[in-house]
Amino acid sequence: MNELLQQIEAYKKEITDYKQDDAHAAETFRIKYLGTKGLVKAVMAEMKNVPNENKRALGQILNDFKIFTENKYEALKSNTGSPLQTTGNDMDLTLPGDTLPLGSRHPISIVKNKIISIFSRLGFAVAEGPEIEDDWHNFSALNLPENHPARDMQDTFYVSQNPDWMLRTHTSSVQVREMEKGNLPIRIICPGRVYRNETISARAHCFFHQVEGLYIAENVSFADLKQTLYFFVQEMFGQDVKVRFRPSYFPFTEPSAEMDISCLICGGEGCNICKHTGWVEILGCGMVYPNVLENCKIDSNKYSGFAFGMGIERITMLKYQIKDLRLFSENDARFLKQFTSAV
Ligand code: 2NL
Repeated sequence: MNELLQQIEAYKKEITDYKQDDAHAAETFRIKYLGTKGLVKAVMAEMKNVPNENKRALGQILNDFKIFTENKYEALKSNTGSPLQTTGNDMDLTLPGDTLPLGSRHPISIVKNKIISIFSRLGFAVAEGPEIEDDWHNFSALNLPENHPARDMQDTFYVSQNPDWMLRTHTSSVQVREMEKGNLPIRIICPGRVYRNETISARAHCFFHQVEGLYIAENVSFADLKQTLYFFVQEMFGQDVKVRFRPSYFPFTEPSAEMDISCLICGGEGCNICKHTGWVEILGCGMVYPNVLENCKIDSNKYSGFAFGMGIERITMLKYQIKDLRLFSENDARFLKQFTSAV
């Protein structure tokens, strides 16, 4: 009895897997399973060897098996002649598919895209360039003197094959390339990965992401710079955010400034994040130094412009209150999953 049941199960599997290889498949199937010398008849014949008390239960099973086989035959028959349908029509193709596990954008990408979208509303286009740069585009054109510490072997990753090549230390190099093209006015932002030879800690890494911006036209003033960056932080952090500019120094801008925003955590009251000052620094900026314009063959008597640079990691840490820079590059799913709905 058990043997017979196992046999029926094996046949059922065989029937389910039966493939429609050619136009005669249905007929071949009928002869093999449903014909007078077919398997269904042979199994039915076993009935006589089964003890009386089991006959009723087995009768039901055999009947189901017969209907199962006939259904397959009907399915094969209705498919015959249609080479596109390779299996029986027992598969419901209208059922929804298996859901695929969805990933999420990296927080750096989320914030980068947000920055791009804010500046695009002010007419800034995105420009990109190589991550391996030459001395001219990364340093010389930007007025960085020969003895500037950034040029030191200790601070910059040089390419051993050629002392003129290095991993870019900022995306200003992309802006130099755009200025050299000579299509004025220029209104661009340059997002991208940059490299510095730093000891890795919660606050520093050997690579990070930057967005630099550049606007060059006739009569661009420091007032344009302030209003542009004020608009940016209001869109990024909310309408209530306050800004302040502190004088600073960069070799490629004059005057130069650092921009702070009122602390998002304590609203200016003073807390750990703002080191009890009520302000946090978010970017550096200034008016493009005339020498830099001339280096890129732009007439500094006719044109002026402003530039700024910010670290995307820094903005992201402030926006999402992330305390350790290393989280961005560790690929820990527990960290990344928290940004699933942030788009
Ligand atoms: C910072 C400061 C800054 C610039 C970047 C720039 C680019 C060109 C010409 C002049 Cl092509 N300036 N970029 C200017 C001022 C500051 O970045 O702290 N970045 C993270």
